Order: sequence, then structure tokens, then C-alpha cells
Amino acid sequence: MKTFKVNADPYIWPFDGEISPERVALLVIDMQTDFCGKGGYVDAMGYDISMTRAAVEPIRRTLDVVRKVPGMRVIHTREGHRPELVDLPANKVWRSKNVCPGIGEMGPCGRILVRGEVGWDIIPELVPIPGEVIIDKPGKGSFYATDLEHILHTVGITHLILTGITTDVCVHTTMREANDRGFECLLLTDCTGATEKRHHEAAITMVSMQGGIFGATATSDSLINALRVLV
Ligand code: C5J
Repeated sequence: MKTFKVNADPYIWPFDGEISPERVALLVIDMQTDFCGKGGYVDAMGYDISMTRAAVEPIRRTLDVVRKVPGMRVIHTREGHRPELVDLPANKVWRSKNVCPGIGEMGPCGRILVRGEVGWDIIPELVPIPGEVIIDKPGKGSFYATDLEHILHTVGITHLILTGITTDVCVHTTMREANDRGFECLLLTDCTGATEKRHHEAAITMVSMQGGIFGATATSDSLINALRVLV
């Protein structure tokens, strides 16, 4: 059985030596038009989408390699709400309406963060391929109100490699949820992005404090180099 390990910070990942790819999933979090596309939610709020788009090419290169590794899984997530908005908490509507446009309202790419709308879907560059799991989540964390944990346990995944957007919100929330559940996590720093550079950097720094409180961080090149022995 072939295994791998990654040069990471603050320790060589994973903590338990080498890992077999069958026990690892690459998580691609919320690479949706609403978070990184023209006319999407983040664009409509007035943020510079080059910050979140910076993750697109590194994720694409990482996917190219991971998809060739026998046994290693890819799982995508999408943040969004049912068209009836029955899963959209009142405080989330209130907050989003204050910065405009509100979640559930019409924008250039359809209703903001509503399932089935153009803006809610994954961007064409990173579209999932057959066999890859897609998790639809109503919140920031990928575990909250989804069957992600059940799926990971069922297929024997114990280690997660996290990519996607945004570093400080959905990626960090997911990493914290995963770490609390005992999943060993690695965050790929160039495969994430946030609406503000200082928040992106702070979120990365936070992972490795206290000896790796939420796991470890590495670049996509470090992972790709480590995977070369497997492809
Ligand atoms: C946000 C996310 N930022 N995917 N969602 O609202 O990080």
C-alpha cells in the first residue's frame, strides 16, 4: 500500500506518519460564482474578486494531480439555501441586507446564494467530475446540517486536505468543525482566498498556533510533490 506525507507547517503532515490516499479527501469549499465570479454575491457587495479568484488556478492544478491518485477522493461543497428560504436564519438575512444585496434577493446571476441559481453553482473551471461528491450546506461549516460526516465515516476517510473560499469564513469554520471531530486536517494556503488579505493571512497563521491547533498548512506545490510517488 503506497503512502505519502507532506512538508507542512508546523509539522510534517499528517501527525500520524504517512497516510494512504484511500483515507484522504480533498475538500473544495464553495468555489461558486457567488463567491468568486463576476456579478456574484461577493462582487455585488463591492469586494475585489481577484482575492477569492486567486485560489482558482492553484486548485485546478491540485485537482489535476489528485484526480490521478488511485483511491483519493474529491468532495465539493456549495453554500446556499432552498428557494423557499426556509433554511435561511433571520440574522443571516438581516446581516446580508445591511451590506446589500441580501441573500435570497435577485442579483445579476440570479437569486443570491439560492440553490439552482447560476450564481450559486460551482464555477466552470472547477466543475466536479463524475464520482466526486457534492455537499450542499446552508451554513458556513461543511458539517453543519449536512451528511458530510456520515459520508466520511462510511467511506473510511480520516484525513482532510482543505481548499476553497473563503479562508476566514467557510474554510476556517469547516477546518475547526473537522478538527473537533478528530479529522486530521491540512490547509493548502495558495488554494484559499478571502475578501481581505489581512484576514486570509491571519486565518492561515491561526491554524499553526499552539503546535497546530486546527492542523497544518502547506502550499499546493508541497502536496503535489508529495503525491508524485503515487501517480
Ligand atoms: C461566506 C464562504 N464568506 N464560503 N461564505 O459567506 O466563506
